Amino acid sequence: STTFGQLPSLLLTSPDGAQASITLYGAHLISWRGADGRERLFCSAKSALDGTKAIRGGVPVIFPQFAERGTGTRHGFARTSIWRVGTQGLEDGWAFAVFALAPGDLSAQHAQAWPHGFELRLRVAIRANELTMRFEVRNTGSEAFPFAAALHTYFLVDDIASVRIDGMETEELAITGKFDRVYDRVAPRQALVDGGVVLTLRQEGFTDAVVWNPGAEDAASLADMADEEYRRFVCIEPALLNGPALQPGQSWTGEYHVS
Ligand code: TA6
Repeated sequence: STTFGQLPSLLLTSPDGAQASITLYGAHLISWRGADGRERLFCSAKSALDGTKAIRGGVPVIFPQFAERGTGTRHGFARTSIWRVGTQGLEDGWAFAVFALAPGDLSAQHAQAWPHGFELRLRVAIRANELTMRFEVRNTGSEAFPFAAALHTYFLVDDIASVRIDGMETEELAITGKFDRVYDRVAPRQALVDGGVVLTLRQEGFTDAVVWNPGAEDAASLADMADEEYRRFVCIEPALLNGPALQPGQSWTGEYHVS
């Protein structure tokens, strides 16, 4: 283990040279380099990295609420809670680690505001130029609860103006300014085209997706983002926005695969 900024974090290295860093604060994947050595995730130079505010970049885990769609904390408490590290190791050439969060890990304020029995598990695995994230929500209580979940992935791009996204809309999607769109029921496979680089994105369990870039205008009003940084990322987020309530003893799993 190591630190990222001031945050305790875990470093994963696969035998073929892929690397990832995950902070325990948020079980937040903040850096992922494939075996080709290229960083694939954006992180703002102005991001808080001391646990006082959610990290601006990487892959924030959104749970149990998406954005303002609820009465709780914006985008939920998972991204600002300190997770526990579970199993880690190597499996078929993949380096992996599992992170867990349960009510006992929450601040008193969050635990009170969301009084449900639950256990979250996030498994991050890397190999070659591939990343897999598996997110599991289990209801350990005696009452059903509704929830939303997303992996709010900030992909590092060369230039937002030349980015194309395939598979989200019927036509190829280009981003020409502020962009914030929710897609209900998306195709399970998309492609992010950034100049000569094509990333294939696959999602399972997550039925929906969100695409976001603040554009110059909104970026200027974000305290934790430098003015020109909006050019260097696009958020493409597998999400579950209107799922059924999770019954006692049941679990839901969403998986994201990037290559
Ligand atoms: O997923 C898109 C979104 O909900 C946008 O509306 C945008 O505000 C973004 O997330 C970032 O939210 P945050 O709370 O991290 O500033």
